[in-house]
Amino acid sequence: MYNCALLKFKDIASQDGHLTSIEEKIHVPFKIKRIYYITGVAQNIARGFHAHRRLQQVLICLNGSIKIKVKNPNEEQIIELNNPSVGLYIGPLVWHEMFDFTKKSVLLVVASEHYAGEDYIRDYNHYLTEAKATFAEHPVNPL
Ligand code: T46
Repeated sequence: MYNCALLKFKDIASQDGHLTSIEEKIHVPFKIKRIYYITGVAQNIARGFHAHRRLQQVLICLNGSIKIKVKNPNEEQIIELNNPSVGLYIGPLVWHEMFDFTKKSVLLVVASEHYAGEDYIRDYNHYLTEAKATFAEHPVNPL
């Protein structure tokens, strides 16, 4: 799907537990400028409901499970994240919504840019207009 991909990280497992390492430009396709994490989301709460103009991110569910709906004007998919060695890459102009957070779930996000409010498109109709104009100008290049 356009600007979306599941990334598999190495799970270094031993009898002492699991370790996963993420290095910029190696395991994620960008330089990492920011990380943030989302915790304590009640099961009936949905978050997101926006797209970004420039930001690239990888979403990793460190505990529990979380569903992510990713959309563009032509496609829509729901992905469940439930494995700390799997990340969902989301690039520019992908509308995304996170929902069905299980109790004690933890969503870690690795991001390519510092926080910038103006990078968000939070109105779905504005998103459709911007995404359709971009897709018309630059033919879609799915990952
Ligand atoms: C995204 C999804 C996956 C900051 O001040 N700094 C930050 O780095 C971030 C990410 C957010 N904020 C502030 C902005 C809002 O006042 O935290 C508040 C909650 O942010 P928001 O409503 O955008 O949260 P989500 O869960 O809807 O979206 C977040 C990210 O903002 C977004 O980039 O792609 O997670």
